[in-house]
Amino acid sequence: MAKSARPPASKSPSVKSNLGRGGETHQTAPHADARLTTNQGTVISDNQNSLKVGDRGPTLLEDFILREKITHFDHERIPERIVHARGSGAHGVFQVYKSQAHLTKAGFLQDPKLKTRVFVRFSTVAGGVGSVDTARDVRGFAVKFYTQEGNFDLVGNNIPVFFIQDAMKFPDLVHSVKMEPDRGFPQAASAHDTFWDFVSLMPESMHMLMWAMSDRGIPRSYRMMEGFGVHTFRLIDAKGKARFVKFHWRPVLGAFSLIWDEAVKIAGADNDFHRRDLWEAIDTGNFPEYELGLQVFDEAFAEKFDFDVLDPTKLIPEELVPVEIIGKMTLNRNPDNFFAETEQVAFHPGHIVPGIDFSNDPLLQGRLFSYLDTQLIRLGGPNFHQIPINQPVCPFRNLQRDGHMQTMVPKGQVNYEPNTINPDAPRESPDGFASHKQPFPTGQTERVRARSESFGDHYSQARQFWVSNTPPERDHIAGAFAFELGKVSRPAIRSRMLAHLSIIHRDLAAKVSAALGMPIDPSLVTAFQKPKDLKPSPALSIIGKAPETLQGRKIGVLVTAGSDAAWLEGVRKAAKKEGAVINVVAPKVSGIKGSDGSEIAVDHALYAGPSVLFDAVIMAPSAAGAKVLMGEAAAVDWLRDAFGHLKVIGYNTAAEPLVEKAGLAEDEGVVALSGASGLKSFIAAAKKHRIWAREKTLRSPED
Ligand code: HDE
Repeated sequence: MAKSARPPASKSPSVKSNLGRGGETHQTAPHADARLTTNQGTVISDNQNSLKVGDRGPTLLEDFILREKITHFDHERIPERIVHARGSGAHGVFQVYKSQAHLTKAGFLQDPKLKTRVFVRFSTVAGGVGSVDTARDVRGFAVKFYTQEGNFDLVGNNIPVFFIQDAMKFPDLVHSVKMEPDRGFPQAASAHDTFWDFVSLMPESMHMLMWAMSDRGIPRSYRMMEGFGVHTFRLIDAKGKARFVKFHWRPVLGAFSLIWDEAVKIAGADNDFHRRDLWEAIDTGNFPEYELGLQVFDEAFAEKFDFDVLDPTKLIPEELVPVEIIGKMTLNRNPDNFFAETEQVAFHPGHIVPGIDFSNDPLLQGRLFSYLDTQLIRLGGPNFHQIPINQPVCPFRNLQRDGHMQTMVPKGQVNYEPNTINPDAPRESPDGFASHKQPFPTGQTERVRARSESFGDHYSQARQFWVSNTPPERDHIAGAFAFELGKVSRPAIRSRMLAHLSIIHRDLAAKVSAALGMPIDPSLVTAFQKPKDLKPSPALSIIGKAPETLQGRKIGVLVTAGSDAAWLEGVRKAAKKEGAVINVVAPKVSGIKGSDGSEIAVDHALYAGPSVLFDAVIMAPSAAGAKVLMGEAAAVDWLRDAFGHLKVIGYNTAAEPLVEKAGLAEDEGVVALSGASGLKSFIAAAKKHRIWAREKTLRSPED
């Protein structure tokens, strides 16, 4: 099991003054390998003081040590990604369950014994590097497979469709969702005028908006979200036969989401909620796992769909083409260095290997240009593939030369091909990558700037998404539209969106219009194609297929001085048996002694450990401690919030007055822990994750 490398506090060196000319420090003399040097290798004798004329005089320009250090520091930042700036990375491995030779010749999909290294980067889209993790947003799900035939990047999202159909619109979309250019806010939020102005003028975005406004936009954890390749790609087998494919990732823990009010409060309580969660899970050996699934179909089958498989605003319902699970990815190692790996990793949908190929999806075609271009500006030049995190694990050689930050030293006279001077120089090889011979679509030989009419149904799948979700999920979608549009200051934009929503589904439009207090004017929008009533696809709901489990969950236990330490250990064991962990919260972060006089290890002080950070909570103070907590708003809020976020709450006898003060109604998720079966009942209830029936009693999205 991996352990944190941080030294215990008691071992930290004592601190002395840096006064004095000799660069006196608190450290003992280093051994030879630990001697600090400049980048040129000169050993540094004083890392505390710059070179001055006398100890109170001006600093000298000749201080090359100071100048090197400060100059390097000044250049520490590189441009952040224009989208997906905030991300978290992890290393891992991928293995297929059985050979996929019948579908593709890709080497890493042939042998179940082969472990292919991967690096994954999860991200939000709209916010900058320092923004919050729990904003309502799409999440990036980018995987780099270091295969023996080169790197394959599956650069996907946690939502299977996209806002726009043509790459031409991407800069407009991103400009509209980012901070407004005059005021520089809001950060990491789509709830503002420019975004809704733009999307309300782009009917093709309606399907994706439904997903982004659904619980998918606020995942509980990177470990608990699905991933999608979005575009239709091709798989090519050894005989050259091509089939269409859609890629899917399924989290083994199941997909789960936050409640909006919870996401907002987490943003204040822990900016790094998802980043920390991923790091801690890997650090403690609870490795996140995701299964890779394929939806495979041939071109003839594709012709039968009501929609165009080249249109990235459409998905293929699993009821039409089942998702076949073919392998598993396990994330088992945290990065050694955030910048070197997570920041410098360069994904590109154009990084493919033999056995995988593109389709004509116009969004994908645009991406094939954008990602390489992006790396040039971000990573400073054309040699970014030499940065360790980007290097293929198989040999790579060619005749590209020089450029910024060239780190390789090519030898010899030959840097061109063909040549007769060096017979060993790299040259093309017939067994290398060959693009699939794809005929042009019949009759399409003219250059046009046009959108195919087969991309023209903007509402049917949006409606299908609505009817496929469970009632609580639908309420959340309506609530999210109401929240976001409520933040839009121009009534005309809200009205235009309401008109779109009325085409998607009248119930949705009615709820949002009631919540906004605005009438619907359907005349504002005319559908290019009249939407069809597609059959519900239960696979699109998260709640509908949520497993009952505590795997990977965190239970918060609030204790006080005098709490029963032995019982607390019992809770820890019971949670561990279910694959969950407990975090102990107490009024103070240290010095809490249990009823038997032993010290209770506390993870968070009450003010730093609000219940939003946990999946289920237990309130177990001593009788005296409960009296103190009664006068502590944070303790009462701890329960109120947990109740409001539909969590399962366990409480001991001493906590009864607190439960009463917090006004918790009795339901199956409010569990008394007294008695032999108390803890068991709590665990059984907590496996349900949330008590959805409670929601109707707390929030009333208009019907
Ligand atoms: Fe991206 N996208 N994108 N995108 N995208 C980038 O590349 C772009 C799209 C996605 O963790 C950028 O290296 C265009 C769809 C992820 O490093 C940039 C278009 C999907 C990541 C770029 C799209 C994605 C990016 C910014 C429309 C889901 C983060 C930094 C034609 C299938 C990867 C970078 C990471 C990042 C361009 C649309 C996923 C600017 C032009 C659709 C997960 O090149």
